[in-house]
Amino acid sequence: MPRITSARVIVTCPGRNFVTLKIETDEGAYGIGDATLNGRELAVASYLTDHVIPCLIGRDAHRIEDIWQYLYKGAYWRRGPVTMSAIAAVDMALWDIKGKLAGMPVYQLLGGAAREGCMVYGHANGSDIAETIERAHEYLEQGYKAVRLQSGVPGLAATYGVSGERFYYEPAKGSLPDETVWSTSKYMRHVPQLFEKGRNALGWDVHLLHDVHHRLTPIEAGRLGKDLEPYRLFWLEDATPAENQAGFRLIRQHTTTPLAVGEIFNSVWDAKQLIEEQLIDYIRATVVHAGGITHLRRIAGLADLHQVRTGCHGATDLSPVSMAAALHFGLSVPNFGIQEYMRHTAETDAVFPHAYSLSNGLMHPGDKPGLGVDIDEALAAKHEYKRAYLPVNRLEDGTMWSW
Ligand code: CS2
Ligand code: MG
Repeated sequence: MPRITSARVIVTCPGRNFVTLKIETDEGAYGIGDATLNGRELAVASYLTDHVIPCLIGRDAHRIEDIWQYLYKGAYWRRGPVTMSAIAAVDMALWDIKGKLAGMPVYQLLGGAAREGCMVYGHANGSDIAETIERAHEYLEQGYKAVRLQSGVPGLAATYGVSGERFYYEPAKGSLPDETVWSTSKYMRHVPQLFEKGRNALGWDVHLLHDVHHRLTPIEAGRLGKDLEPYRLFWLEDATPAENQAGFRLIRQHTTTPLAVGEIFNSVWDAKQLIEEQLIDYIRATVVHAGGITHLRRIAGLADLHQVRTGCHGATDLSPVSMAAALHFGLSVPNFGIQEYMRHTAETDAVFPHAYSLSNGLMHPGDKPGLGVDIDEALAAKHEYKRAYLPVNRLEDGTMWSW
């Protein structure tokens, strides 16, 4: 059996920070896992280096579930984004090793392909509605079947999801958090116009999505969902902060617009009520922040019992290692819904060569043994870590709000 002989954390910043765990075995096979937690990267790097790695040495790399349970139960202090991102990185790396030793892509170890490819959605964003729709057309020309629309809001200097870049979006900047100002009323008046014009320009054959990014109260989310019903969104995401899972009952009472939530969840417990009461339609939990492939399969299994589908997070701050693992998971899981795909820059892709590919709006992880992604350590070493924070958000009167 393959014994773990060493493991190390590689922190690199090819335009943005990524944290990668590399686990080596005495059979020559090594595996890698993403451990990136945007804005808190070094906390996970330390959790792995100072607390987890010493416990891994000498263990049987094939015992993925046992190691997962050891790291989850053995920490005593359970759950949370730092802990679960660290466990996720170990989990991804061990699946990578298992696939390499078996000579099979990980999706084959997960039960094989349940579809030809994973439908993905791109991010069309613009300073105004016209520019956003222009971007969306570019995604349609590239064969995407689903596009997220986010536009600037008149009267607000900045808002979530709108960047100066055409295809990339990097919100983490600066050595201290930027501060943005938010107005729910300005936003609520604007979004229905975005989707009315979006539908008229883009037609009905494309799936349209929108991310509220945790900024409404439940009743406001119910109102927005109702206002958007004529435009048949694929989903309305993070409509309200989800610590209070019961709050989604209020949204459900007022609208049939499908709801997606969970990119900041880190375990099944964050979503249990939402799923069991069918308060959502898509669960956004992802491989890197929700405990890896092993735990994400548990979440998807519970979701499948309640007709909830997957819609995993896939922003640029999740590395290509996460993207690869998410595609192996997405290709094999029965209740796949959609996969977010915010493309990485060429600089990032050079550090993380990968086998996954996009064709006609569907992505496939490729058939290389393991996860089919690697890290070029020499190149990674050239990009030094640079502290960066996600913005913070305040109401116009200065009240702290969700960003
Ligand atoms: C967003 C993310 O992709 C999304 O749906 O919510 O871009 C999110 O803002 C970032 O991942 C935060 O690091
Ligand atoms: Mg989101």
